[in-house]
Amino acid sequence: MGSTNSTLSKIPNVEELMRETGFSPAHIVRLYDRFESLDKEKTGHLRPEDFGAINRLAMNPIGDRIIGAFFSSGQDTVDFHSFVRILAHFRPAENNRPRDPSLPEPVNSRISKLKFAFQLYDLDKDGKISRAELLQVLRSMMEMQVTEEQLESIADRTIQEADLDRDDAISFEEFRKSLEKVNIDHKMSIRFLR
Ligand SMILES: [Ca+2]
Ligand SMILES: [Ca+2]
Repeated sequence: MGSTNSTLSKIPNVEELMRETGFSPAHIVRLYDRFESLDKEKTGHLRPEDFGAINRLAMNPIGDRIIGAFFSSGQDTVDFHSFVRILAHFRPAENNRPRDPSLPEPVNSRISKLKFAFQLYDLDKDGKISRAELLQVLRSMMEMQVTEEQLESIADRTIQEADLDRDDAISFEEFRKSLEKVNIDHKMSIRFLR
């Protein structure tokens, strides 16, 4: 534990960060080591190109979009605290643990995960997944295995099934409803940090 404590002591407001994200001290230390190894120039910040070193992310069909989520606030660098907060979305939810209702929604709750997944698709951030956006994500996921025609029919079918108000786009509510029975942790098992 000695080295765990010495690493933790280097991170400002680490207690608050753990409370907010639910990561254990051992997790935080592992993430810190990971962050340090990606931060080759030791600036304390990562840029989008630093994420290219994460192989599993590079091989993930929506890897670019996940990297984009780290920089969604319009900034071109991410510090350790923001890095950890984004990664907390990938932590499995603790369904059995009673939650204090006065606390804000934890980032790894089902609804937070759905919001995170939704913004990976909603490229122009207008709050709706359009047919073109869906097609773009599908294309990057299924490259080479299917024809453009098949892709278009998958996109049309997906929209038809989810689009309750018939505006040819998927709102967050529609997205949430269509994924109601799907295990989102399984869907989002992007274990590039393990
Ligand atoms: Ca959109
Ligand atoms: Ca709709």
